[in-house]
Amino acid sequence: MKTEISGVTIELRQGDIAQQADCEAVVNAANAKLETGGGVAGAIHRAAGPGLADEARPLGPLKPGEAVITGAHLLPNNYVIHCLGPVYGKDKPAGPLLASCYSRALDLAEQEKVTSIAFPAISTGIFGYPVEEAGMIAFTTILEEIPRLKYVTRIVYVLYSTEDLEMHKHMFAQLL
Ligand code: AR6
Repeated sequence: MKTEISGVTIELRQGDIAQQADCEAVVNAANAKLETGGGVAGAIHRAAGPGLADEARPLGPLKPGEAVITGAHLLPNNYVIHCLGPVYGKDKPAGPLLASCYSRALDLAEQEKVTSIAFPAISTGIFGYPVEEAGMIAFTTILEEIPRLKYVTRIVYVLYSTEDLEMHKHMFAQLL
């Protein structure tokens, strides 16, 4: 599913965040220490090789809502933007902390003149954020940020399962 809003294409697709070769930057649902882990972080670090953690680790520890940028090492991208989402029920207020991940990631992308960026559904796996609630926050934040983007012209939102993709397509259509 693709939609263009004020010159920015937003695409929802099913896939693996570590295999988004048509995006200049990919976002990692990181841990505070910027080390490998499960889910998105595991897939990204496995594909990028150990050089990614070596570069990222000194930039941590991250607080919830924060983001940092590194090179992409062996991934087919130029940059990885590492965001620490909130742990649902622990890091509060969860909504603004999750929104901060998306806006800070876009800030870093703009800073590096990145034109295309792929996001996973931050915090909705191991960190337990309800998927639909998190999706609404992600989409609302992205739509709010669009007017200030100068370089980013393509935003891809990558869902791991077809069920999550269908749910997000429906939610996104409601917001337009
Ligand atoms: N590509 C795209 N989406 C994925 C992939 C993948 N390869 N794998 C899982 N997802 P999670 P979090 C989906 O747990 O909740 C890590 O261990 C998954 O279905 O990766 O922010 C870190 O080290 C879910 O919807 O991120 C942290 O400790 C979403 O991506 C912690 O987990 C996010 O799941 C971060 O937890």
